[in-house]
Amino acid sequence: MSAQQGPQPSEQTYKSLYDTQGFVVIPDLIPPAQFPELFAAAERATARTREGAWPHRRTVGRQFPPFDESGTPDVWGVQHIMHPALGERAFAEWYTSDALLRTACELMGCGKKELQMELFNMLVNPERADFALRWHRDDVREDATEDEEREALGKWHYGVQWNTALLEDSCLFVVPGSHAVPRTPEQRTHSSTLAAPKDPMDMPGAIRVVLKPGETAFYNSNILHCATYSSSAPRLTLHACIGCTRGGSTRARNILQHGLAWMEGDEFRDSLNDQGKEMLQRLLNMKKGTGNLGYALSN
Ligand SMILES: O=C(O)CCC(=O)C(=O)O
Ligand SMILES: [Fe+2]
Repeated sequence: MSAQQGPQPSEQTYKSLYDTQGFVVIPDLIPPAQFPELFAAAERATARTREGAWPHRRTVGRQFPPFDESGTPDVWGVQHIMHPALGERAFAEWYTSDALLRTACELMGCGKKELQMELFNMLVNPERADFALRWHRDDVREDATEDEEREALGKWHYGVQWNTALLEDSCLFVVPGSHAVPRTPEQRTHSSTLAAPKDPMDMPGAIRVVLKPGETAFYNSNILHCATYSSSAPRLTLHACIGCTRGGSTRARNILQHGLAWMEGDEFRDSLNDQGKEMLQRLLNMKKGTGNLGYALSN
């Protein structure tokens, strides 16, 4: 699926598509004046990560955290791009920008005063070999029973994840509607191993999400999804999520597994606008209330 043609749907339509499909594609959430700056920051951060100079990265061979922080392996993602040590202010500026936050509020049905800062990473193509992620839900294990799956999906409404393409991106596959219901026996068979599928389109109901530069796919991260990464197809995609405080600690394991101690320092807080500072404080409040919850999925 790619951008809607002709008149743009209203925010209300986006919300109803998001609620029923578990994802929706929305164009133009990067103000044109900000695009070149964001693109240049993304290229610099990627180059630094590929050189081994930025240790927070997703490494080929590992699908989920923890990732490898030593040596110079091939990478498929850059982690913590708002980190002050990376020195790229454009990322936090965009993460806290009005149009983006308004859209997140609309899709989650929550108020601005309830927004909780979460993760902001970037997904890039590996350079040395192709890689892929298996079919998964971000916070439900593949061996969950049908009842466990139903219970987990029933409380996963307090956050939204998004991919914003800076270059054309056709890596992501989703099963529309699967954010709301347990897998069918056939879908379970296709998603019960830790290995990536040979052909993602073998999954019943799968579609490929194709994004043009500037388009954003917002999705419920417990939708059944997978991804393929070709070393010959350049990818530069902003990958983020945000929560709503009404969810209490429901999102803690999924978010805190990425290691967010750096967000507690003054340097990061001082670099944010007022809205960003408030959103950060809500994340730190959630963190204070939880212990070590481990990792959501296995590698
Ligand atoms: O590459 C993508 O777009 C999806 C990544 C993903 O599913 C994940 O990190 O859990
Ligand atoms: Fe995922």
